[in-house]
Amino acid sequence: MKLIIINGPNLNLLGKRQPELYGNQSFEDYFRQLQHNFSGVQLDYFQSNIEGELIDKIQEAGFAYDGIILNAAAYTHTSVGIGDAVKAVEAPVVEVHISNIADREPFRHDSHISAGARGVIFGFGLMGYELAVRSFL
Ligand code: CA2
Repeated sequence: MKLIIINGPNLNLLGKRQPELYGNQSFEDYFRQLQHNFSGVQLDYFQSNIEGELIDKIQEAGFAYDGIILNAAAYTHTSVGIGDAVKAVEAPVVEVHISNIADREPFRHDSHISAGARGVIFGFGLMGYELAVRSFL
């Protein structure tokens, strides 16, 4: 099983700012733990702050991996292009959000990703990524 986690803008700041919303662990630390806990899975990671780079990676990974775990961050709520890419690829996509987006500002309630996703996980902190990995097993 070959899975990739793709994170969008500002998620490289995890653990550095806004711990009340996103916790105090860096994604790199969490990812190392995840790789250790799922040693039978090939788990890769990509992060970008640039919309086009995220689309390129979804297109590339979408025909090379068994699944994509996608937190498009703020682009979730704005990017028709990322939503289209999710629909265009073969690999199933699980959408993840760390925070409970339903309990935040109204603009965070809409997602361009969800319609093309196999499922959506939000509100469980970083554990959401682990739940997403499990959903593929
Ligand atoms: O809850 C999530 O995972 C979000 O995708 C995070 C996005 C936000 O725009 C979405 O509405 C929900 C924001 C990611 C920003 O991450 C930061 C992490 C630490 C410090 C500052 C920002």
